[in-house]
Amino acid sequence: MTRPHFRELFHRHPDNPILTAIDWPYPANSVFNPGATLLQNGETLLLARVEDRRGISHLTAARSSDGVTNWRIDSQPTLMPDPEKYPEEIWGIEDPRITWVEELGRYAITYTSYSTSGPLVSLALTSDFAAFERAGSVMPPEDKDAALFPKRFNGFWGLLHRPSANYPSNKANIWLSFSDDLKHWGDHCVTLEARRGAWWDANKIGLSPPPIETPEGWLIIYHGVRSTPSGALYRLGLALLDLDSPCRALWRGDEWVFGPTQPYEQIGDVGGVVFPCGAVHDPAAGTLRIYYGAADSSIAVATANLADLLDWLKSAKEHRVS
Ligand code: BMA
Repeated sequence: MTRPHFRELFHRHPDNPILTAIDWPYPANSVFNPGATLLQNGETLLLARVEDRRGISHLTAARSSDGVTNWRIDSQPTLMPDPEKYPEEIWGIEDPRITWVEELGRYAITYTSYSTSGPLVSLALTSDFAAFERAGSVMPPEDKDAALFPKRFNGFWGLLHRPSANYPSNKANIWLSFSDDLKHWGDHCVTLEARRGAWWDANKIGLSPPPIETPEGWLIIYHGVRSTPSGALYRLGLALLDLDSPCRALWRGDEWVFGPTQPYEQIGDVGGVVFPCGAVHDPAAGTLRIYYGAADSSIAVATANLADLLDWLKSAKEHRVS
């Protein structure tokens, strides 16, 4: 469905969904919510969440030279839950975000471990998406939607994440925490708050892909969860964080910019969901490709012009938030 009144910033690929469980080299219920990165050889790597028929998820890598077609998918799970050594992974590992960390010469993968006490944030490092060094759990439950910034701030690593609060706020906001060893985190601050009432991003928001560095600030693509009588609606919005003090949000869009409208986004295990965990920035073309889970069932891709996103953020009647 086209929406002529709104300027569409993200353009879906006509071949969407680009990956489904049918494409998988081994039996899977669904493949969705992939982390994404551009490898040094120019290939796009997706680290997909793969859910089996027990309901437990693991992660599997898929590689493609154009980021859309001819995916080479690992023939076996790439990263399995390891509950013997990491009991918090007992009910699976989900929704990975990938950050290339130049200083470490490795990729940092933050993912959700589904523990018996609820979801929490875990971290692993890899250089090749074949061998992984797990740091284990880095945030207690309930916490998810985490991604590492690629560089330190005043000597400290920064991690965006989304703890959920119960009484009295019942709110899930995006927080930022700092660490000098990637394991022990503190100096927590709220970066972006869920709004209230009828807003599309009321009560529950979360980071989607890792923050994207631009000359004007860190671009944040976040999801807002609107609770409706027929289920939750997951949509995306934009914000910009200060380059040096990323706890400070400079700009935040009022309107959502991407939401579930297509049949593959509305029908599936969980309809009404677009959920990107990865974005690939092509500086030469000035574009951003977001890879998203559609209806918790398949993987799709949409492209935006990065300058358009920043222009929209600055001009679309937003308010300065600080
Ligand atoms: C969120 C996460 C995502 C999922 C979404 C919709 O809480 O668990 O993995 O895609 O719900 O079901």
